[in-house]
Amino acid sequence: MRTLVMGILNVTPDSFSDGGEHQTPEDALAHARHMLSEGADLIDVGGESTRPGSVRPEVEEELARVVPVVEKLAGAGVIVSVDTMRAEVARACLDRGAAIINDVSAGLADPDMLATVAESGADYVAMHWRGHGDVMDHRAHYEDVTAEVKAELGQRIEAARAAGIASERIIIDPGYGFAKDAEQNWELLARQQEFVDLGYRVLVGVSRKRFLGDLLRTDLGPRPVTRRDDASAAITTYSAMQGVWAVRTHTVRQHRDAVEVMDRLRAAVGSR
Ligand code: PMM
Repeated sequence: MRTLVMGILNVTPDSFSDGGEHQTPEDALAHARHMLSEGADLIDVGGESTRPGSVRPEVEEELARVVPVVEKLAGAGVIVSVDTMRAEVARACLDRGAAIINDVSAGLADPDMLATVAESGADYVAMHWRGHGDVMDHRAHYEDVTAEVKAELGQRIEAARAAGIASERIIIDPGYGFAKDAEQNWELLARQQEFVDLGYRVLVGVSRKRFLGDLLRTDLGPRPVTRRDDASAAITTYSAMQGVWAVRTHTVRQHRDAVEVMDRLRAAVGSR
């Protein structure tokens, strides 16, 4: 199956690359429509920035940001995932038709999350995570980053299954940039195939992240966030080649093109 393209819709004032751009429900919906017109397969709606150093919004604030947008999109038949660490937000969005809960903490931030998702029968993204934005940069210590991320994710998979989330509903994500420095992100990427080989669907989120800005730095400093999209798409090509389930991205068109090309190439290789 072709790798899917998940368009990012951050309804936040402070996300690292698009914070403040889609704050009203109208702006957010217009941006979602744009991403869908460019070929997004699903839309990931988030109301909390997870950037290093970020301050968490109150739950009421997060609900006010995401619920109207989720309701409209899901009501229009769009496959919606919700980027939240809070069971209360997940429940409200599932009630309004969200299909996937994308929990960057894999159940660690809210003890009620796994049971809430299990009850709903929705799909669940479990990402590798070691703490909120205020502490994660201090927790980027590993002997063997891939082995440790796999082991820690394995524990979260077990917890999700024990709570009643079926294996086929679980999607895993190595969590690029979350408690990982640039070197660790590259090391993880180099061994990304090992995550695919675990047998779960894999989601990859590298779009515009800091390690790409650092790679492309010049004397003027890191490459600005909005000029990291070609680099992000290069990783999408690589991920599609490995059979990753979906890529999470701020811009859609070049990622959709990349996954179409890789899908066609895989078919051509397979028919030889
Ligand atoms: N990255 C961000 C937010 N949510 N969710 C998943 N599953 N994987 C990620 O890598 C991920 C995520 C941070 O990026 P953003 O602030 O641009 O949304």
